[in-house]
Amino acid sequence: TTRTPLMAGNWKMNLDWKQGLSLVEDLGDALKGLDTSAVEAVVLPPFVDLRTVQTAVDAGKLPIGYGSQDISAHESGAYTGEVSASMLSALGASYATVGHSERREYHGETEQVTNAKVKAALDGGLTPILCVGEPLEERKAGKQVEYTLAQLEGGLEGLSAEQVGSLVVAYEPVWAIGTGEVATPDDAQEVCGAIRDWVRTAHGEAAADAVRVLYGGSVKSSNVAELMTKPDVDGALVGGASLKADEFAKIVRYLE
Ligand code: G2H
Repeated sequence: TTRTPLMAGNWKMNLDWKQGLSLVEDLGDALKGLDTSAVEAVVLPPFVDLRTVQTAVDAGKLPIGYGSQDISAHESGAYTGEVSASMLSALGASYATVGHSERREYHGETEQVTNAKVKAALDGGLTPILCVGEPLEERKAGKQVEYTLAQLEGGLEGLSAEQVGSLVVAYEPVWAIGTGEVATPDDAQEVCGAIRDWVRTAHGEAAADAVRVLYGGSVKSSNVAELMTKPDVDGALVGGASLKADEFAKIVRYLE
């Protein structure tokens, strides 16, 4: 397969514009000379930091892509507080995270909203990073695959095979998020493999081969290489560890 590994740094609600600028500058230094044909790096900062990232990227100081942590399900107009996919595209963003468990849990995002946001991202020229993953109770009951695939099916409803092949799915078991408790490489492979199998059955071999499946949940420079040995883990969605330039750069440079 020819899937390029993807390392995405989700800053969550951290770093004001000055702190963001400082991280962007440090990241530029830490990622100097990165072989971008071997690995793709992306940051997902708060909206207020995106312009800073754009400026550094346009100046050739940061060899990465960028995107948002959420987007509006709507195209434009009277939706106070929302940011549209086309606004982000115009800023040079290429990705939008959709359906992160923190959106589902603290902001009431339903399966329908998540599906609408996936479509809004695609319509607006962004690649969705659709987040799925089971809570602890489901894991304890051995229902992690069933639960996660139901979220996947809901999130991707109504999409073409070509669209599904073009996007990114992040498997983030909720019990591993920000807890320091990373899934074992075998646990990650089990569900990431099941995600690809589902895509194969629903959308065919080409989509299954092309779709990138990330693992997320307490990824660090010390555990990323082992996770990446698994055939269906194509990269990582990194939270806490993406807030330190050296640590995130080590994750991105896991092959070196
Ligand atoms: C999971 C992950 C990034 P962390 O939410 O999306 O966060 O690496 O802090 O567990």
